[in-house]
Amino acid sequence: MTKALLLIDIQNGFCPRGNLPVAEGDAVVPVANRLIESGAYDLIVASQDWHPANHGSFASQHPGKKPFDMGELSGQPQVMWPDHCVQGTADAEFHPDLKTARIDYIQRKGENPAVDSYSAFRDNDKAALTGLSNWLKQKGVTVLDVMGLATDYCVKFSALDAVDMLPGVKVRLIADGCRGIDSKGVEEAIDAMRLAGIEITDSSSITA
Ligand code: VGL
Ligand code: ZN
Repeated sequence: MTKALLLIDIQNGFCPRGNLPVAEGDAVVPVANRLIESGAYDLIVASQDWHPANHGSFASQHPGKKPFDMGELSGQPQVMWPDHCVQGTADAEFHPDLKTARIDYIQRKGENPAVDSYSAFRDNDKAALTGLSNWLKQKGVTVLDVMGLATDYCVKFSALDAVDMLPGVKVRLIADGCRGIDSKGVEEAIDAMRLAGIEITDSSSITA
């Protein structure tokens, strides 16, 4: 068995005082650190939302749109986000308390201004892969535990893609290691993940 922990977007931008803050986003940091230091994982992977300043998911790029309006990007409905996680800014850095020294692989995503990439595995139009699925396959990963920010966007799409793109890999969601943007969206996300065969569990079941 080769176990990997996938930490989704534990960045300043999604924590309080960030540009796209998730309520209690920073509460996932101690959970991540406990799992990192538990010795339960062979591999630690982290994704990083990494947008150019002119990214098409930003309301600022669409005249007349305000953050959280609906708009369109690459022919698909798209939430218009506040500018966030711009490459090279503090907003895009990992939370300063996250124990990054033990991270084996960092997967950046959302670099193409013409399409958003909630999933750490591929763009929202499912055209371009990031490389993460090949890396995990090459390492022979058999169990993938997913946690981070935000439950209803990047965590959800990453976990669902893991099931789709890594046949035979057991995918689990560490629910207490996640926080979401919208409470209704979080419930729907958990239901969708459970329906896809993802085991919903807590960090206590791993470190116990
Ligand atoms: C995310 C919205 C836009 C996330 C990233 O990490 O969940 N959400 N970009
Ligand atoms: Zn983003």
